[in-house]
Amino acid sequence: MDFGGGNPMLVSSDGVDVQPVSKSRFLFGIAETYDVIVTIPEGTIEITATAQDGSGHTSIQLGNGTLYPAKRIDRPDKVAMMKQMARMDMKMGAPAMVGNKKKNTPEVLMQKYGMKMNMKDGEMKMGNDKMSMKDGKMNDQMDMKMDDTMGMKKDSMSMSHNGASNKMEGHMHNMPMMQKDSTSFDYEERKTYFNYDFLEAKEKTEFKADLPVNEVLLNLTGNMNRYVWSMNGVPLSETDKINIKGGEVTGITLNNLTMMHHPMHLHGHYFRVINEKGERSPLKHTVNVPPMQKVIIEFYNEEYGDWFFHCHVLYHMMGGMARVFSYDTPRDDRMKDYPVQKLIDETDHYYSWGLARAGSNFNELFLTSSNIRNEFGLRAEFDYDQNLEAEISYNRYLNDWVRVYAGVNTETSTPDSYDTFNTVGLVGVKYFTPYRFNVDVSMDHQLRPRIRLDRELLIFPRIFLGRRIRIQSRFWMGQ
Ligand SMILES: [Cu+2]
Repeated sequence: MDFGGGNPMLVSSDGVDVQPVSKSRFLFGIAETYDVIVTIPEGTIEITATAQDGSGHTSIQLGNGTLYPAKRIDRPDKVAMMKQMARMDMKMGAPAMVGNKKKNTPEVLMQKYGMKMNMKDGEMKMGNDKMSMKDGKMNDQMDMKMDDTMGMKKDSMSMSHNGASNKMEGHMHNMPMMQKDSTSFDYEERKTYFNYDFLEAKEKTEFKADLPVNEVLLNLTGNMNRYVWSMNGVPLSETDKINIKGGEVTGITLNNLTMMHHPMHLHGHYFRVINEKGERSPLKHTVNVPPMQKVIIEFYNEEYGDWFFHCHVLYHMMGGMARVFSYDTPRDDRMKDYPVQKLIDETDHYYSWGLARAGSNFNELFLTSSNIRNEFGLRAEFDYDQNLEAEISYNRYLNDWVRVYAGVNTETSTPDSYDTFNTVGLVGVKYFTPYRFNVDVSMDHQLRPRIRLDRELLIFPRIFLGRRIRIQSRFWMGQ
């Protein structure tokens, strides 16, 4: 949001009054609300909201005469972002579905995939073993020295373009979320966007020190490639309710391990968003957690029943980034027609999509229907001379990248004719590797092994280069 003038005075957040604060620009998460008092000057003021990804903006103009224009935020470089995400997906991103829940506890995930700050040496590192092992260069790029002139702040990690040294500039191209949209305003202004330090409650919001506190760590995790979103590497459909007890305080550390913002919303409660105002930390029902950053919230448990807690980017919610907080009290009779399962099923839908490729010498068709764990696929390849191969398969995802499958493959066995088909059953494993290779190793019911490898490479903003290799034994084992 940007106000072109009118001395905007922010007086309330999520419907709760706050200490009035003069603010002409702020980042505004989905489902957050702010009340702002503006004084229309002699002339017209413009108020503009720009989508954070630069995909669009909208404005209103109030008054008559000379225009006081609002600023728009630069469009981020989406291709650079995509390229980077493609790299980060595998090497940096925390998994949306952890393979081993016992081993990958929330604490382990935070350690392994979170930002590590060492303020003493003024160094910041992305903590990821895989990254440093597989790509030393990447690791260098992510390390940065920090000092005041670079305009970094430990809690916000925002950076200014102006203040950065040349060396930093080069490095910053690898951090899209912290880049680009800073060009039109400086750090002093910008540093307040990615945190809530500007909000101060009108009264003390602290809870009594003698109340029992239940600490919960929720890492926000996701996989852009499959579009599965979760907390602690577990989507809603695969987890239990989080039990909370009346008369206690619940303290939640929200630790974002993705490269996207997540505005987290809790039904039925106001929570404190811990900021530098300390005992006067503001009360909100929705809090935005910026990429790779941490926000701590706390609330006093004084309700009953079940309460939904979810990312308010509804695509993320439907992809599994949600939890149910439960007071473990008997269910209200009026809720009979609304079983929790209904809600849980909402976050584990089947989605279907397809792809058709027409070529001068052959055509291809792919159809896929998938929910979080299960995927049904059809692939067909045929040319203009009556040669055809088709395969249907059922795939089960073990984690984000590995799936086992069983299927049936059929192909014409007489060249250039539909007269005879060779049909086999097969089982195999597909692995989407770092650097985005698809590896598919299978064995058919005649015990013939087959390996397929393919990868697509974005070479220009709208042009992909694709390559597929297939190695198949045409003969029985031993022959
Ligand atoms: Cu989200």
